[in-house]
Amino acid sequence: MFATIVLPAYNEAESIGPLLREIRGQLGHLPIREVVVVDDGSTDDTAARARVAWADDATLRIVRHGCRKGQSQALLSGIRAASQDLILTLDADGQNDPADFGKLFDVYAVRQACGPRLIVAGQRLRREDTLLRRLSSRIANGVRAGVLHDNVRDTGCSLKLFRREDFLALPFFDHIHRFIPAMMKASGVAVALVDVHHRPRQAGRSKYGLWDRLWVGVHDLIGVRWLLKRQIGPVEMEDVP
Ligand SMILES: Nc1nc2c(ncn2[C@@H]2O[C@H](COP(=O)(O)OP(=O)(O)O)[C@@H](O)[C@H]2O)c(=O)[nH]1
Ligand SMILES: [Mg+2]
Repeated sequence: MFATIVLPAYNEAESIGPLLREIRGQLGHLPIREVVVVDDGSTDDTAARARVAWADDATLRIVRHGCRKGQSQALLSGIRAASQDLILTLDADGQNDPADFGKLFDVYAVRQACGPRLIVAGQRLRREDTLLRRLSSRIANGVRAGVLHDNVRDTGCSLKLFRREDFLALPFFDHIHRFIPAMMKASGVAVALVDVHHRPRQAGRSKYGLWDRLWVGVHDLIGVRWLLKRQIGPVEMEDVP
């Protein structure tokens, strides 16, 4: 199985080029066949910078929303556009480190022996963000883990490797990107966790404030809890002769 990298990006003109160059450096030795950048209606030249950063070949595909639809919708659009069976996601701002890709593929290869339905999710070992961001994220993660019992320390880490069809089978809602391991687990997908690096943002600005992280997170949590209780889990069906 080969992977498509999906990069949701909103106003990441300064970060996308250097990140794509780093990603290119990983392609030679990993089973990655395609990169899809989803420009979520950026008002800067994110898409143009992405195009310039990549040599003129078909491995990079850039799709664009007419206006901003949010990180979750951008993720979904990119996954729909992807041509490969595996999806590798990361942030477009360069805070996730492409040097960690190999680790995710290694764990995937080992754990896959127990079944194909698997997600490998990164957990940031040391977050390189402001104190306020780290604190709000810790509270949000603590409340989420307490309510959902998903055993995930850091659901906000975008570095993840999973099967395209497993994601597309989930009920979709805005902000699902913060709940992917919990949603996958409830639908019968095994969750493997891997510690990964985190780097400071070198350029551009964070798109989320305290409000998005805490209050919106709590609001979503109520909905996700309900959704998980209504999940039926994996269904086996066979023809009766
Ligand atoms: N497509 C899309 N991506 C977004 C949006 N908001 C944030 N992102 C992307 O999601 C990633 C994480 O956002 P960021 O602002 O760095 O969040 P932080 O790292 O938690 O401060 C980055 O790649 C952003 O470009 C959005 O509205 N649409
Ligand atoms: Mg970031």
